[in-house]
This record gives sequence, structure tokens and C-alpha cells, in this order.
Amino acid sequence: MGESKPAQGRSIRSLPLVLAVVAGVMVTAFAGAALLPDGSSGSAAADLTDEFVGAYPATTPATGEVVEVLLQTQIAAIDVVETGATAVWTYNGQVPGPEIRVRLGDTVRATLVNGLPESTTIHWHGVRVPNDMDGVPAVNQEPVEPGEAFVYEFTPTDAGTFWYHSHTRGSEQLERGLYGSLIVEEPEPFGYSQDVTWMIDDWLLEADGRLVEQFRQPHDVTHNGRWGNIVTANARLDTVLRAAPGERIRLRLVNASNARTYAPDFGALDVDVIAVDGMLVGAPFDASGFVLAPGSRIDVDLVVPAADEPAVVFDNFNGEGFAIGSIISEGDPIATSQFPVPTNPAVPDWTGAVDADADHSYVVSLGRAGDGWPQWRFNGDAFPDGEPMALTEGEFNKIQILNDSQVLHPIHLHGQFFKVVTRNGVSVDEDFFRDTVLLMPGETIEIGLVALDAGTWALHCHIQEHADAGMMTTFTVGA
Ligand SMILES: [Cu+2]
Repeated sequence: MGESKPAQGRSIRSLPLVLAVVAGVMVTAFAGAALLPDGSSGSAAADLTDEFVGAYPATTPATGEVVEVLLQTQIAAIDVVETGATAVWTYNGQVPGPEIRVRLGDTVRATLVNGLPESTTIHWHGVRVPNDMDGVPAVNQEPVEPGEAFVYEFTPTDAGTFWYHSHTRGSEQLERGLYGSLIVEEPEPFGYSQDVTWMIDDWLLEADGRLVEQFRQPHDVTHNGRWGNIVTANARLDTVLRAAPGERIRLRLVNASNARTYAPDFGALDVDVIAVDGMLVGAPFDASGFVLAPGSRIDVDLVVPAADEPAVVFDNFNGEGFAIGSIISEGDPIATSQFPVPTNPAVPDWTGAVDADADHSYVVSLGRAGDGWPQWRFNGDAFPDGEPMALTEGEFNKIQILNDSQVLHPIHLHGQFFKVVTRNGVSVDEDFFRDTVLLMPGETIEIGLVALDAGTWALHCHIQEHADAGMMTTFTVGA
């Protein structure tokens, strides 16, 4: 353990929230006195910024504790199916990579040592990190070449369920197994008897267990990416959560798939979502039917009932009915721990954002590169072409995204959380933040956010085959 290095720009990045508070006080003080002839206050954006105050912090002080992690990329073999071993690319010889667990305020110092035959980088999905720690080649850092090392150091700003994965040629590197979870625990535990992570992934395997090694097939690129023929939790087909009747459990589900979307079905179990994409929700809601797009997470709160049969958690997104994992109730019943479901009451309402003008807009479309290869584009440009979108730091921004295609696109913003405010022009009242949102074919959505974290960040489709075919752009926050 050692001294933590303060993250760059911390003091600068705390300013916008202070300004927002001041602006909020002024708006409140003059409410009613500044109405325009049309009845509006003329300060809709300021009101929306004001609603955000207190939703999550601009910064979190470091405790000084440093958690050192070595992440060595290497080729290994694991047993996914019984018919034969699967050669995979791993962090430290395992899939998922080691679960990194820290307490809020702890500093993560992760040393990537690249033992692969090609370059790689690590992205800390959903974690608000200093910009140069975000892991995107050509945006945040140089690629880490074979035999080289890179030290990632950051103090997570938020508690919650996050994950790390390769952000280099993800259509192959993620698919081969380069992912793991990063759990940031709250300063005081809530009182769950078990806290369990299931990283959900699908694999496209030959009958003998070998990975199908044709990546970026044109059909996958132009459709919904590469979907596998088996579904695993923590790279196993037989993942089981064993608990006594009455146990109250926090189960964290991470969609680590390249492309497949899930809708976890808990059957007869009574399951509440308490967090989405790492962040606590404003109020818990029934988990059934929640759509878990690639990159996304949900944390659920469940009480294990007395039961003779395992409760199987199925994927119910497209009717294939893959089992994800199961929960086995065994042993003597215990008294269920009683505590209020954790929430974040400060999630902004932002239903008024339906009337705000979009500050920026994107159209997503499929085209062809000069060599005929399929190419995904934001506003006609495939990465690295295109100008960065400039967001106003510390103020409400509304972004419209139109999916002008017939396939799914889970859109992920780096370094920020946002709320979905409209779908196809209709106001949406989701009582939680996201870092990834699924666009259905032909759909137009609008998201709102107050950008607190300065720098140039990636915005891309989390279907890896789409991202690697150009479906990425950048945006800037602050100077
Ligand atoms: Cu996409």
C-alpha cells in the first residue's frame, strides 16, 4: 500500500458542479419572475442542469489505499464444453480475468503486460477515469505492443458494477476472452449475505470446443454482429449460485458478449433491479423483461426461496432460451436480513427534456469503404474520420441518435453517464442512468447528460464487429 497520486485535473473538474449549484440557486430564486410570453422560463437547459445537482459527484477523494493488480495478457486453454478445450486469450490465464474488487476511494494501479502476438489496451467500462487512462488507441493512448507494459492508475469516482476489456480489435480480442469485472464497493456494505458477479458471454464454438476463428465475417458486420452457439456465465455452462433459503443476495450481471443482447428471465423468483450500468436506480423495479445490451450491467436484489429444484435464469431476448446460470436453494433456512433497498434518490427527473432542443445529433448508417468492405458510420463518417462533438462541461446537453439501419446498435459513451429522455419522440421516464443504450432498428432516441469529466472520449457501438467496421466517433468535454 502506498500514497495515491491525485488524478489529473481533479480540482478543475470540480468547478462545474459548484457553478451548477450557484446557477440552480439563482433559477430557484427567480422562478416565476422570468417567464417569457410563451409561458416558458427561457432557461430550460439551466433547469435541467439544476435537476442534476447531487446526482453523482464530480470527484471522489482518494483514501490513499492503492490496490495493485497485474494483468498479463496470454494465450491459454480453458474448458468451456466437455468435448474439448478452447484456446482463448486471457488476463492471467483465466476467463473472465481476475475480479478486481476495491472500496470506493481506493486507487487501482493495474499493470498490463502484453504477452499476445499483437497490440492491446484495456478500457475500464463505465468507470470515470482520467482521460489518459481510458484505454482507446488513437483517442487516449498508444497501443501496448507485444512484450510492452502499461500502468493504468485511477481512483474510481463511483461505487458499482464495472468491467474491463480490451479496446483494441474487440471483434477478436473480446471474443477470444479478454474481459473481467471491476467491482467498486460502497464505503459501508448494504448487508447482502452474498455478492456475486456473473459475466455473461456467448461463444461460437466448433463441436470439439475450438473457437470458430473467422472473425469479422461480412454477414456479422452488416447484421447484428457475431452471436455464439452457447451462452455462459463466467465462461462456464454450469455456473451455480448456492444459498440457504432466506439469503438476500446481490447478483451482478454483466453482458460481456461481442454482440448478443440478453433479457434475463428469473422465472418465479422475485427479483428487483437496484442498479443499471453500475449506478443505483432512483427506485427499484422488477427485473423481468429488462434488456441487457452488450456492455451493460444490472445489479439485482433477490431473496432465495425454499425450493427443491434449481431456479434457472434464462435468456429470453429472442426465444432461444439459453440457460445463463442457476440458483440452488440448500441447507437450513436463515432469517432474511432486513434493510431498505439501496437507491439513489437524486437521479434527475429530466422528463422536461422532451421539449428541449437537441444540442447535437447523429445518424447511424451502413455504407461501403472504397475497397467494398462494409463500413458503419456516424453522420457519414467511419472512424477515424469525423469531427469530435463538443459537449458543454457542467451543463445539460441533449444528443439525438437516429438508427438508420435494420439492426441493433448498443451505443456506449465513455467517461459519462446519461439518461434516455425520449424514444421516437416520446418522453421516457427511466429512473436511472446508463452508460450504454440499445437502439432498435429504425429507432430515434435522445439522451441527456451533464458532462463532468474533461477530455476527448470515445462514443461507439458496443457490437464489436460494428465498432471495428468504423462505428466509433469522439466527443470533447471542456477545453
Ligand atoms: Cu452497432
